[in-house]
Amino acid sequence: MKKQKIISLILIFFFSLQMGYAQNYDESKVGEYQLPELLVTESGQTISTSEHWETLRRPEILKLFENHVYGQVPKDFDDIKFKITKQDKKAMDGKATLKEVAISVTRNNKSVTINLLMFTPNKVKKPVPMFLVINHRGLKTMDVTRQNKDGFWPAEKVIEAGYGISGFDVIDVSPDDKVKFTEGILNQLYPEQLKMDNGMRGLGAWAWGAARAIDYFEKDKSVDATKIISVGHSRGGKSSLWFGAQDERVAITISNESGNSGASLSRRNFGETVDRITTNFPYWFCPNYRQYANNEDNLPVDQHMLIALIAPRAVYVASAAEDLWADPKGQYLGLKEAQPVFKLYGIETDLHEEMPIVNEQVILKHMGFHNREGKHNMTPYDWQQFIKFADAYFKKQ
Ligand code: GTR
Repeated sequence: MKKQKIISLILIFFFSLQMGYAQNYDESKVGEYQLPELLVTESGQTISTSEHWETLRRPEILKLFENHVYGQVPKDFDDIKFKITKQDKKAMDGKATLKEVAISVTRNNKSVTINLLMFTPNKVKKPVPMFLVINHRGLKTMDVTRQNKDGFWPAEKVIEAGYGISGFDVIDVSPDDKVKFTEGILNQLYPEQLKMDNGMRGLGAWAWGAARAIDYFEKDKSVDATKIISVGHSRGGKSSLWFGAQDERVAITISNESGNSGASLSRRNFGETVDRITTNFPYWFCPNYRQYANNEDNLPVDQHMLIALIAPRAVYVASAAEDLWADPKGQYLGLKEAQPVFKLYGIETDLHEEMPIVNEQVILKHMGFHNREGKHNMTPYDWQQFIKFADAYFKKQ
């Protein structure tokens, strides 16, 4: 029996190799790749001004990501209602105000409700900048009673720094599950998207949910809705980037270890690949994306173009040194390769050729990066860096 097991494991290993499943973690085997042109339009026009970027190239790239990677993000609905279901002005020992907001969106007589949780600092007497977390780790990480203090959502630290912190569980919009992902807005509000090869799926639905949170913040006087900071970790980080790329109300977009189909370049053969991700998580992407499995060179985009869509607003990319699956260097290059678009706006961003050493934070005017020691996670250390970056960015504005 034991022998049989070993033989089958060996067979699986060789089969996987043949199918191209083995992951590369060797920098010398990354190979040559050529990124698609960021500043040349489909008709061959070279872009040299921010105006042409905004009117010609940016819309093209947005469409390419919709059609080939994440699917459309529909903007139409019939009604949106906000209801404060709970308020505590003396939360966190009097340091913060807690609000729980039910955001109900209706389309064609069907509704979905997102429960938004938020704390704002009581010591700040004007509208505050707000961190918004696209949270796939469940409500336990955002305990409003604060009995469970999870480093993934270190609310006390954020409040102390004078920021608001908020979040919603992605389960309200689209459960993070291969089978159940349709159970939120896809079945209820946008069923037609499910029939489309470039239709919305999980990551796009989460971005849609984050946009509804901003719809609420625009109505809440305790929040400065011009200073929204979108945060997501890993799959949430992919969604945060897609959200920040589309929704110009996001002031700072943060991607924490978003890896493949997030901040890291798809054409780098290192860690997770399009084949792996579309095999394990097909429901995150539009069906069209699958055709680029083991075929990244034919993708009309690469992930630096997603980051470029955020310009001239700010973007922060965080990595972890042991999180090779997410390809820290690929994430750094994704950020660096987006620089030409920031330059069109006269923003001098000059990331070094070499990735910064572990635990060194780089803060440029509209870009930030760090590669923390340790494993795949979002930690209080990461948050400390996000706050430093946001402090520096908002002070300069
Ligand atoms: C992994 C997946 C990654 C990343 C991660 C996470 O299994 O391959 O792309 O999203 O999950 O979300 O923690």
